[in-house]
Amino acid sequence: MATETLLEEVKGLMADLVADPAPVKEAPYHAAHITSFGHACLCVGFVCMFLSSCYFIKQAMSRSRKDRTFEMLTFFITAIATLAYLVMAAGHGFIRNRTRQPLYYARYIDWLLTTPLMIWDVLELAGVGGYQIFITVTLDALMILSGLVGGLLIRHQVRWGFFLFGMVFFAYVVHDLSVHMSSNKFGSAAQQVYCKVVRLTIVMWTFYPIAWVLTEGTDLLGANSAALLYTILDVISKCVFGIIIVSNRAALDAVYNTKEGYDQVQADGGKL
Ligand code: RET
Repeated sequence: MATETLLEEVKGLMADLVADPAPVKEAPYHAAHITSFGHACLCVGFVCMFLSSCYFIKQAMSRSRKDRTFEMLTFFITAIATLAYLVMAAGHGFIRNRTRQPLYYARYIDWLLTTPLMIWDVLELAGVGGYQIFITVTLDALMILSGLVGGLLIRHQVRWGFFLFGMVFFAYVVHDLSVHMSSNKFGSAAQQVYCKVVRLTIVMWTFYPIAWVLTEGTDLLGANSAALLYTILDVISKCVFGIIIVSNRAALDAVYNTKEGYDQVQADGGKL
């Protein structure tokens, strides 16, 4: 009798297993995505980056091939951002991480590629050597990667560890940019532009970790506010930054001419 009951129970269990599996419960998340307002912000970001790119490439083409380093660098910066904004405005380039906002990894890919170019662009104005540029650019890349990993680990407190590492790298970048403010290698016009751009960069870049804390960090702001905030920051940091550099022809000419002078001296020296 006991064996029969046992058999019945096993049969019942087998039948349960074959029947429909229990529905997998979706982990709850605050369904969140940008609305038409957030979408409009991303579209505005795309238009600003696109128009700035057109201006920068036009300026680059108006110069001789060897004298367009700044114009081309500045063009690449906004051209990459144009693509990133297009991807985001088209509704891609994000993952859901169960917070009030999607995590736009497209933003981080953009920053990872463009902030090193921005640092290169600006340090070139002060005549900083290749090795120092490489160090500052690498610290900058580590800063962005820390923010991305922290954003991905949103449900874990260790994200604040990554944020702190990001802040340390940021402090080094700020330090490396500010030490060259007194450098007058290419004359006062270039120095003035350098100081102006570095001040703008330091002030604007300081808002990014604040925005990160309010969005990815603590989830205080929603998806639309994040889109608005980052669009304003990106447009000022990239477009205004680029316009200041590219429109200061006198400063750029001083850099190009001084470099040509060095090349000439080296070439003459080689002949002797
Ligand atoms: C993160 C979080 C980790 C700590 C710090 C950050 C700083 C990011 C910065 C981004 C700058 C982006 C720019 C984009 C232009 O389009 C990664 C947010 C310090 C400074 C200039």
